[in-house]
Amino acid sequence: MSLKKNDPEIYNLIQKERKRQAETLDLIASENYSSKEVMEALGSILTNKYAENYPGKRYYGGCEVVDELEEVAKERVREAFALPLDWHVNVQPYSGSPANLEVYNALLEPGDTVMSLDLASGGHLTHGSPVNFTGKTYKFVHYGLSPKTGKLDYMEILKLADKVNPKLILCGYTAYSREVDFKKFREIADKVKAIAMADISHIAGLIVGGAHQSPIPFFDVVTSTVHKTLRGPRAAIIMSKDKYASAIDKSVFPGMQGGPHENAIAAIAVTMKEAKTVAFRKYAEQVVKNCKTLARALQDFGFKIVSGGTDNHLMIVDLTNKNITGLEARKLLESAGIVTSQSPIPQDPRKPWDPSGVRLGSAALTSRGMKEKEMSKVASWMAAVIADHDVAGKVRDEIKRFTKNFPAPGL
Ligand code: DSN
Repeated sequence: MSLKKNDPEIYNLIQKERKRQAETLDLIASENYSSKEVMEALGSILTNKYAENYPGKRYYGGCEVVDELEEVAKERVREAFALPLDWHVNVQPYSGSPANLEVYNALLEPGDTVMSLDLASGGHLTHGSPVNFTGKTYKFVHYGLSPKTGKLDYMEILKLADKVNPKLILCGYTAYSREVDFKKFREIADKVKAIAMADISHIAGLIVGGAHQSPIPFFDVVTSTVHKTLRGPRAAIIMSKDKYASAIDKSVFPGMQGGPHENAIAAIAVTMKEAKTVAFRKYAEQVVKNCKTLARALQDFGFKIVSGGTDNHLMIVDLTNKNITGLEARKLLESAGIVTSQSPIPQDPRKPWDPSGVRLGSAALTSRGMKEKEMSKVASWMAAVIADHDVAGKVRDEIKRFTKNFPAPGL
C-alpha cells in the first residue's frame, strides 16, 4: 500500500516537484524548506480528527489527545515569541489571510477606518487591497514609502493617522526590506487611540531567532504565518493582549472557521521547538548576512535595490535600468534555474502583473547551508543571465550541479 503503487499520477507529480525544488535556487522570499519532522506531523493521522471549538469545550468526542496537542502548540508559541503573561495565543487559523480577516472581524465593524501600507509598496492583499474582501469591507487608507528613500516615513504616517483617525493601524509587509521601528508605530497608534496590529508573517523567523526586533512589547495584536522564515507548515497564529482574546477566539471559531487542522497545529508545535534551538538562531543571523551580501553583490553588478539595501531576508530589485520588466526577468531567471517572484517597485508606473522589479529572499537558500560565498555566486549568475539571455541554458546546467552540494532539508 503506497501512493507510488495506488496513485502513480500524483506520486509522480510529487517526485517531479521534489526534483524541481532540489535542482533550482529558490529565491522566493516567502518560501522555505520545512524539516522532515514538520512534514511528518503535517502528514500524520491527526488529519483524521474533527475538533471544532477549543480544548476542553469541543463539539466532538475523542478530543482528549488533540486538546493536549493544541495546548502544547500554544505554549511553544508563547515560549518562542517570549509572550508576556497577559497575552493570548490562537493556533487555529488556516493561513495568514484568514488570520488577518479573523482579527478585523473581531475588532472592527464594516466601514471602520484602517491604516496600512498599500500592496504595491509592499503590503498584502488582506491589508485592504481594493480587489480583496478586506478592501471592500473596511475603509482602508494606505500610507506609502518615501519616494526619496524607499523607506517608511514615520512623520508622514503620523500626519495621515491624525487626518483619518483610524480605529486600527496595521504594520506588516511582504516586500519591505528594512527593519521596522515598532516603537514609533506604538507612539503613532497612541496619539490617535488606534489599535496597533502587526502582521509579521515574513519576519517571524528572524524575530524568534533574534535577528529582528519584536513588535510584541509595543503592539496589541500580532498575526503571523508559520511557513516563511519560520520554516513551518502552511498555517498561521494570532497572538494578542488578553483583552482581545475572547473576541479573537470567537472570530476564528465559529466566526470564520470550522474544525481546526490538528495536523497543522502539531506541525506548528514542531516548528516552534525547532525555532528555539541555537541552530535556528544561527540560521536567522545567516539569513540576514546572506541577504545583505546578495544585495551588495547585485549592486556591484549595477542592479538598483529599493531603499538601497536590506536589513532582513528580502530585497526588491528595481530593474528599470536593465531594460527588462519584472515578469520577463522572472521567466528568464527561471529558465536558468533561479526562481523569484515579480514585484512592484514603490510608485511603479507598470501594472502589478508585469511590474518593474523582482523580489528576492535568502531564507530558503540559507536553509540549504549556503553562505556569503554562495550568495556572490548567485548574484553573478543573475547578472550574467540578465545581461545575456543566451547564457541561461549554461547557467541552468551549472546550477543543477551546484545544488547537489547543498541538499535542502526535508527533500
Ligand atoms: N503571498 C505571500 C508572499 O509571497 O509574500 C504573502 O502571503
